[in-house]
Amino acid sequence: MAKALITGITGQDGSYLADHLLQLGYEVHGIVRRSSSPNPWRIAHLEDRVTLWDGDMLDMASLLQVLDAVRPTEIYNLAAQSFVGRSWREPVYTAEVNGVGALRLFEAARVLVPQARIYQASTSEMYGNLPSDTITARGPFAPRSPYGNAKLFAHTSAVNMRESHGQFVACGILFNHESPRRGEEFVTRKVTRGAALAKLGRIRELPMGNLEARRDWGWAPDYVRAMHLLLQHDEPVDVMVATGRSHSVRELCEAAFSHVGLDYRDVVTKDPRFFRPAEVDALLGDPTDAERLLGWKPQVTFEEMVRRMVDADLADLQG
Ligand code: NAP
Ligand code: F7E
Repeated sequence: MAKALITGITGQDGSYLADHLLQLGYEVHGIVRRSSSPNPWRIAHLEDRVTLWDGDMLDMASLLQVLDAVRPTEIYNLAAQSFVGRSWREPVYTAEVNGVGALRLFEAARVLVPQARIYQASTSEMYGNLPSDTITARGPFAPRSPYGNAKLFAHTSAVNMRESHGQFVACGILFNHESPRRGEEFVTRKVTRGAALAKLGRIRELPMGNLEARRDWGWAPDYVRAMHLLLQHDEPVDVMVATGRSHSVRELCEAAFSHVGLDYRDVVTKDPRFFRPAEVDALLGDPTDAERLLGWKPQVTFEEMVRRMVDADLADLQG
């Protein structure tokens, strides 16, 4: 039986990936770091179906112990300090977890399970402000945040492991993807929850940052399918995963608030606290290779994604 180990299983993608792999018949294991009050809400429904192990991307011995005990055939490295905004406040920590942490995992796997196939969660943030018609899965890269820098280190480390040691390490360069399981500090969830709160009369104002930033937003459950497909490919390759359409944060606000019959301009305000020291103004991906190499296509549109997220937030707040 195929055996998967997921780092970051308590996160948005980790939880959907666990759902997906279980459905495909995998034995699923996950690494969970210790915190004073565990917060397993995204995987509570999987309690009896996955095996959880203590471990931390900062701690080599814990990674070695888990790999030795589980002996996975596939490893999905999703653990990260994933909030770009926070990476300016904690750049060294972000580099340790997202950058060196990934290398720690690759090294531990090289020693203990060299045949395991590894998925590395790379990101469109590695492109920074490069024009969309110049970017490919091989670069160029020009990250503008400590988060993007750390992820680029992990990405190039993955390529090195492949080229130097023949390890099967494949990188999915994923553009933004969202869901009701998205953390509330990210812009989509902040806006959909804000729209639901405003509809219920619980807030009158939603302070926001740069409304003109544009992103290529997709549906997270679609994107975890691509992660799995990437590890089934004959050779380890790096592939962009995106919808090929972008929208502004303003359009996101418009869509979410109009879904509950409100005008975002009555609620959304600009607040300097939510602007970034260096913005990535626009990101737009090219899903051609994901379709050509993996047979992957996104199934949920931006409009549908926003509707589903607002409805989920409304149901949650009323429940
Ligand atoms: P997320 O919801 O923030 O989940 C991050 C996961 O990493 C959580 O399970 C978290 O555990 C875990 N983690 C954080 N620090 C850790 C450490 N030191 N040791 C072990 N685990 C640690 O992120 P996501 O949206 O699911 O994203 C998954 C991955 O894809 C991340 O690597 C992210 O950078 C990357 N990515 C995301 C997107 C996107 O749009 N979502 C796009 C491209 C790439 P706790 O529950 O304990 O915090
Ligand atoms: O910001 C702008 C903000 O925090 C999106 C992570 O999953 O995707 C994510 O990173 C845009 C930025 O995501 C607010 O300035 C405006 O331009 O939702 P976000 P992100 O930074 O794109 C990439 C691909 C990852 O890899 C990351 O892990 O929205 N924006 N006003 C705002 N953003 C936030 N958070 N809050 C605001 O009030």
